[in-house]
Amino acid sequence: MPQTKPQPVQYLADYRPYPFTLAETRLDVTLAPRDTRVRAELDLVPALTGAARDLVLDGGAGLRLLALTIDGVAPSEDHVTRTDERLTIHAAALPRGPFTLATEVAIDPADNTAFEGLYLSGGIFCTQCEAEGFRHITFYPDRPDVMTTFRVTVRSDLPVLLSNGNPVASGDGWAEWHDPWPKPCYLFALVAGDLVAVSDRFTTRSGRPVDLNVWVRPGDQDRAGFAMESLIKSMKWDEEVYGREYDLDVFNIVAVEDFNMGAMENKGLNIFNSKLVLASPETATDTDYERIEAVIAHEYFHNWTGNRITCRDWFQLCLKEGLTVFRDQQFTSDLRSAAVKRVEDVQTLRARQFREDQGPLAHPPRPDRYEEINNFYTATVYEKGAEVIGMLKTLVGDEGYRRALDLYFDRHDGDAATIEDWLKVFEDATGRDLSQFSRWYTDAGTPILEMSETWQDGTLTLTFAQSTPPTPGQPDKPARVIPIAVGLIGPNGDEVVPTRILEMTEARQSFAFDGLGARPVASVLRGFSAPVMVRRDLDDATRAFLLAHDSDPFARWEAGRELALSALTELAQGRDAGADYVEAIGALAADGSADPAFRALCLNLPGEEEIAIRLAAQGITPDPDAIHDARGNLARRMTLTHQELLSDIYDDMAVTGPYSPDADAAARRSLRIASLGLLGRIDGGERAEVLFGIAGNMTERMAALAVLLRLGQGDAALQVLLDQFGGNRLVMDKWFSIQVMAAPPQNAARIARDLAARDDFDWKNPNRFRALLGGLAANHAGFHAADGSGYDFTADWLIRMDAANPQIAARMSTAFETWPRYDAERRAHARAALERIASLEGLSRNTREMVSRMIAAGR
Ligand code: B3K
Ligand code: ZN
Repeated sequence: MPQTKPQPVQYLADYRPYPFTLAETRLDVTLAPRDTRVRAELDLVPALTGAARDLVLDGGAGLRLLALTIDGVAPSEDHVTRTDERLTIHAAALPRGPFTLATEVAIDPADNTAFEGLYLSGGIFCTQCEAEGFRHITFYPDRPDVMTTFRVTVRSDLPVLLSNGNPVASGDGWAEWHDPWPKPCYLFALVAGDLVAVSDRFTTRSGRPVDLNVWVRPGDQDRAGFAMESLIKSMKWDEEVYGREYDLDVFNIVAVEDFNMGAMENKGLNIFNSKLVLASPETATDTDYERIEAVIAHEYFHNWTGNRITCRDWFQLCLKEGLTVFRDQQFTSDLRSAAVKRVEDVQTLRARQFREDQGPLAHPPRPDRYEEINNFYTATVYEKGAEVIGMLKTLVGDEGYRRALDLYFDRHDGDAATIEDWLKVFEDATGRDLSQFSRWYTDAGTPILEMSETWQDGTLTLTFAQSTPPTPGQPDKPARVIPIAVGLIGPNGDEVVPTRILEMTEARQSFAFDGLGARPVASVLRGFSAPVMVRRDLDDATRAFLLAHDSDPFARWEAGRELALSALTELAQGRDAGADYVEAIGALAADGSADPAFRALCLNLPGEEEIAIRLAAQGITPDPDAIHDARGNLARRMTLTHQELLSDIYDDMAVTGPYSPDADAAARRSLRIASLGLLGRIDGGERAEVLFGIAGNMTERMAALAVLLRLGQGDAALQVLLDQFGGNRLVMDKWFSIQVMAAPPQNAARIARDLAARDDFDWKNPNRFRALLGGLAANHAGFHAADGSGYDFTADWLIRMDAANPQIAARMSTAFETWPRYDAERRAHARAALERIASLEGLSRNTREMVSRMIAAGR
């Protein structure tokens, strides 16, 4: 008997190649909401070596098998085994040479609330196959290293019928597509619906004309133009910077309302969450616009990093995700402000990935085990995966990086590759030994870098000691190579030593700078050259000096951040602090020569979660209420001190003329709303009320609304939005989330419950669910309310969601990932909530894995 029991844990070490190759896949899909028929023909070739092998195909319990033949003949029943997860055809029933397996199954897309496989979203048939959704469409070797070309016929009365690749032929009620590029089935896509396109054309630099379409629901066309512009910019950028051209005659993007994540890079047919396509000044914020541009680029860039070169197995996920995030970050820094983008990326990394690394869900960028792969689309795989590539680039230099990437595309085009392959191209292209570097991929945790310095006879010596705290399953970790970018600044504020990369390879290491006249101040980890936490004994006056003089914009921002964090952590523990910060920040805010977006970044205080992360890293139990008050008090003090300046900034930064989402206009608005947020602490919400009434763009209206809600004065504005946009789902998502996010913490869970009781809380829609539950999780003191109300509310809804959509439930359960760091009372509430979820009968594998990892950490 073949092995048919499901494997609860998958291990990297167990990888074996699939014992068949697939020469072509032909699909014929007849769509019907409750009874879709999928006929599949797979041309299979058994591996030449070894004994005859069983043919094992993945396939979910929802597939109703109607027919099965091998070369046109049905195998006898005792040669076929079916479980809830797979179909096995015994070797005895298989030819020794090439053969065609044909199956027909019936599936029920209308019943698919998990949005994995083929499902319906607002009357549109669409698919999501990554990571393992294709097995809910037909029986198939659903693994990324099985690649082949696809020929697909879609049959339906709906007007628009799409699949991957190039259109071949179509007629009344059918369309045929052919994708000439071999791909794994996770990149398969199919869409059918009443859709309209915003269209354009792009000619690649070798002269291939490409038809571009952004498909949306009728009526949404006027909000799809920015997505199209972003696509064209991405195509151009990838040609110019990476030498990568597009490789099909058409590129289609489709926006759908129900989508488990942001978007998906299916070959030639990207499917997007509508919130990452649709934008107009009245409905989308500057942040939405920037995000749309970045995600359109990200999915487009996957065409080379992900599709042409894919992953051998899901353990290698960061091979495509880390690299593609790195590429989209480069794209945004080229198009907008590089300095601002770097700061934003580091903020995201710290808020999400450092948080993950500090808690029970910590794992390396390349994990070596998982139960449910969908639980590993994490900040560590994506954002830390990108940081690791940034370090590699720093170590080998821009030239070396370019050579390595050229070699990667050359050598691995058409492959399902591994992290080892990736590192090998860098070794071969640059001659560097990367064995120590590879630990960044295999070891979890954020290294802590302690720095001390000595000054003697014109020599400054910097000594670093690295250590990485234990993470689940990895108690001890050896030293890694850490690129530390350092510059030195003289007492008069001039740079005396420009940026130099120190390569730290030992657990403890010193670097000397000699021949210096007067003792300089070291500017360390410039550009955030490695994803580590620096511990350095620096007084506030020196930090203020760096904030005023550092020539590296990241390090300059970081100096202000450190000043703020040192003040906030002191204040949160009941001690007075903050004078230096308030003074220094005033000087920076007043510096009209600095980029307004940069000034805005400096004016925005660290969030409450970031303060909690810092306290926890110092071994202090964070008190969410004290953190909330500390932050409010410091903001108030800043505002009282710089009232006039902030008020001038608020007036000066008003943008006149028609709205444009470009970086300059967005920068001015960001500084304006940073001042508004502060001024709202002392002006009784006066400015916010006026601005909400007159602003023609959503950026300023949302900022104004947040101020009003914080003051408990948001009701009228909420009603205005509801009247104006009650029928616009994306605006209503914001309406839901901002109410809980900006609520005074003690009211947050109650407000969330009231909102959840509304008829328009369409909870099965992932955006709406995330808006509310994610909004509460983002209200740090509200979610972690001492009475457990935030935890209870969240657990109630996770339980409900798990039965409908396990991926969303599991993803949102990460709201609990920091629970072990709080006090005993909160921990007891959180543990009870987690255990209530864990005890549920029929809990999905997704949520079970997450919750049990989180509970285990509290033991
Ligand atoms: N590759 C997809 C993510 C798929 C998530 C599956 N749970 C989008 C992206 O990273 O581009
Ligand atoms: Zn991606």
